[in-house]
Amino acid sequence: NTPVANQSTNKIWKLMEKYLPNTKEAIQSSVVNHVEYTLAKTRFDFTLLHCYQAVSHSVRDRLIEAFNDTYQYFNNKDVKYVYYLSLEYLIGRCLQNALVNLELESQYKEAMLDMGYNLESVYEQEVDPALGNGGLGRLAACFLDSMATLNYPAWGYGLRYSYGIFRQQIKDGYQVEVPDYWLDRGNPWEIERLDVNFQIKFYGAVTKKVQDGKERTTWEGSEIIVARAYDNPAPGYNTFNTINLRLWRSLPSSEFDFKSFNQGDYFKALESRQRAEFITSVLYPNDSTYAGKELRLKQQYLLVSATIQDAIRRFKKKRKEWKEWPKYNALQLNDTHPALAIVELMRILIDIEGLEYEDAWELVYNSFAYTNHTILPEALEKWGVELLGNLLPRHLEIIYNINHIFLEKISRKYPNDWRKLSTLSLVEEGTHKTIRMANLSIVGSHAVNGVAALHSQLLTTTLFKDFYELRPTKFQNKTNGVTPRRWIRCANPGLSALLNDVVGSDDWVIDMDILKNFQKIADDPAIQNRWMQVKRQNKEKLYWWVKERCGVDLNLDSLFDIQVKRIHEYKRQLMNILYVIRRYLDIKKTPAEERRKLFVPRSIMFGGKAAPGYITAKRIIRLVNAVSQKVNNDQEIGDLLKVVFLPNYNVSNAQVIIPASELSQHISTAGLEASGTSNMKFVMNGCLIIGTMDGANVEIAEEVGEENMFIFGARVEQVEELRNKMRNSNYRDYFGPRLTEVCDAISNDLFGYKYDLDALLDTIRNKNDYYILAADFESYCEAQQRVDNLYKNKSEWTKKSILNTLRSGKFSSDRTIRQYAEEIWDLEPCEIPNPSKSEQER
Ligand code: CR6
Repeated sequence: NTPVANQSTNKIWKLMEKYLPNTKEAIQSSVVNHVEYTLAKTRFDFTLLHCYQAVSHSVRDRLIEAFNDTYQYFNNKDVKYVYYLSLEYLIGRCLQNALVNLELESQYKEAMLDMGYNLESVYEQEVDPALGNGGLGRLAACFLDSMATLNYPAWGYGLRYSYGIFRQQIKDGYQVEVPDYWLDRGNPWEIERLDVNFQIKFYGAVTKKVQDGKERTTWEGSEIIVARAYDNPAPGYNTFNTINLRLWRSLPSSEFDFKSFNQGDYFKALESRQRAEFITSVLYPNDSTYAGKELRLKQQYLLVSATIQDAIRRFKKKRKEWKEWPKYNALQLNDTHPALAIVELMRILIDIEGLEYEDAWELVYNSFAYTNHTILPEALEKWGVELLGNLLPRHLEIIYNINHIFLEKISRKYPNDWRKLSTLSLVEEGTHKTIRMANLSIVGSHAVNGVAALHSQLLTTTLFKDFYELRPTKFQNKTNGVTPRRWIRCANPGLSALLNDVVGSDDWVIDMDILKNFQKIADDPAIQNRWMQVKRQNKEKLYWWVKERCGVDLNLDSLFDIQVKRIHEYKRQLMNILYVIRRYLDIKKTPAEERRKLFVPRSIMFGGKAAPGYITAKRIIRLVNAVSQKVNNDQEIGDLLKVVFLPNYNVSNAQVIIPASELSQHISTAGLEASGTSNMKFVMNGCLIIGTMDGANVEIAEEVGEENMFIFGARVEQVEELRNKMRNSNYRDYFGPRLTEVCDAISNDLFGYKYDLDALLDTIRNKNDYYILAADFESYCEAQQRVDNLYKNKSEWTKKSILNTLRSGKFSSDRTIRQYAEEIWDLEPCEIPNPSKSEQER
């Protein structure tokens, strides 16, 4: 007997009415239930890993309640959504973050301790999902946290790669890449949506026919695959709102290669199915460089097409009119990687929904916005016309159309200005014709933003100058930010407790600006002492981390000096390590009895991955390890100087490294680091920055005061002049005696690996010093001297450290997201009633 639909749903609804209780007993029984019924484990074959899995499932149950209620509520209120499109998300470990945001950490801690488990070691069992390269991917994850916390109706969309960024091992001082199959122990956090699948087409042909006097275009793809949704709840802090990060996985479609199948070629048919799964198999491991591979374009289109189809389905459920699209939808492009979304929405509106071109364009233009993350030319995406036209023939046609109409406008405005036409065009002519994805993104968006004030200004005066002149109001700045939930509250419990005491509540976790009101504590000796104790405990944690992984014994009284970020010439890790050699040589030259008076003991740490094909970056790692070997084993030096390469820098390691750092290096060539975001995390954790006036450093200096940082080096305006000067001289002239001595030591084989290291030095010799390392070296050494001087005065150092934290409020991603919502998305918060705050039932 089939039950009457209404009765059955009423009954189900009644049964679902109650939220899970969060008493110690309830938590314990939910964990134990998962041990037995989800994992099918007994007490005889139960390990710490199973404990992590059971706890995670129990927390996930609670997340799901919030998650389902949130979208139900949004749906009832018929809100506008923002769709955040990104090829990368570096979300990091989920368990602690979920417990902290659900405000259940202490309850779980107690419940688990009572069962004989330490929650901290349970956290350590989780793999770190690393579906991104660096700052851009981590930014997307911080944004999700802020969007949830600020109650914005939002969706994150991305790809569920089976292999994240490679795991970095160091063998004989060289980087070795190991595949990161992060799903091998399952993923308790994701919800596989067996019923959310979209068809994605590739290749094929475009046909035109006239219907009712109107030309109709259709595109038949010749390869059809399926994108399936995997949902990852992202809970807000101090709110019940929990939003979704929806990641797509590619799968074969049910209409797989029937031809081969019917011809009896069973294995060939299966092979084509496996090719479909391959699309979301691996993340491209390049940070700020463009790959240009067909598989990458397939990934981009898959994300774009599945997401647009999903958004349209949601919109249509409300039976709205198309002209209302921008009123209900904002789409944010995280760099140009998902820029095809502009074209995909045009295609669907015109070819499938039957809108007129101009009407479709208006909807697209008013809903899209684009964030640029770099001005480095090697990062700018340009797809070959042949490749694009073969894979997505209809999209290429639409791009040509957009360009045609756009250029017509331009030539009306600037008659006969060929230079303008050719720089603004979406098409780059030449023997190898390409489509400029940045130009497409700008033309198709109503707002374009850079990620720090200086970067946004450089966009309008250099890279996008002509676009800016065309429509200045389109260009905005949105200085990046990071979430204080993960980067202070989770990563630095000692500092969190101290801040709670200072403020008298934990309000700072959602309102970092209030820390400014407590600046007078910076001079208080009692606070300074506690501050130093917290730092000391964090240093101890890193000490053990380093001892275990690198076998080096650090001096806990030494200055912890850290540079962790992707290895790139523009970030100038090379300058840092050359200075380390300089310091080493200087110590050696100083009489033994005077060394401790002149030099502050330092532990200098490097960390970061090099793209597998980036040879110079790999040589920098080689040099760091060569120096480390020499210096750390030099008996004369002892603990006055230690050099360590921290392997496999990722989000979870950053959570240990950053809170332990005292000095943090952000020393890029002025103009080349768009923003940087780890600089913000370090400042929040009371580290002093040694850095150039680049990216967000400029704004950090404005907030915390230049006197509380170590600023050095050429300013943006001087860089080009310095390069020109170099062009007319021999490197012996522009190197200066200190740098010359360092390079000679390397060339004379002081550290071995002569071939690799000489090749590395050639990147700055022979007029090649594009990143003006030599020009900045002296001023860098001076800044380092100021660091030593200050560190000798513990109280002054600590005071500055405190001020760095208290003045870092601007760099909370909550501020950033509010600005996006108000100035680009036109989005209102929508907070769902919190059942734990009222005696609410569902
Ligand atoms: N590599 C910038 O280089 C910025 C982040 C996030 C980067 C970095 O300065 O903080 O984006 N750019 O905006 C790209 O990824 C293209 C990065 O992470």
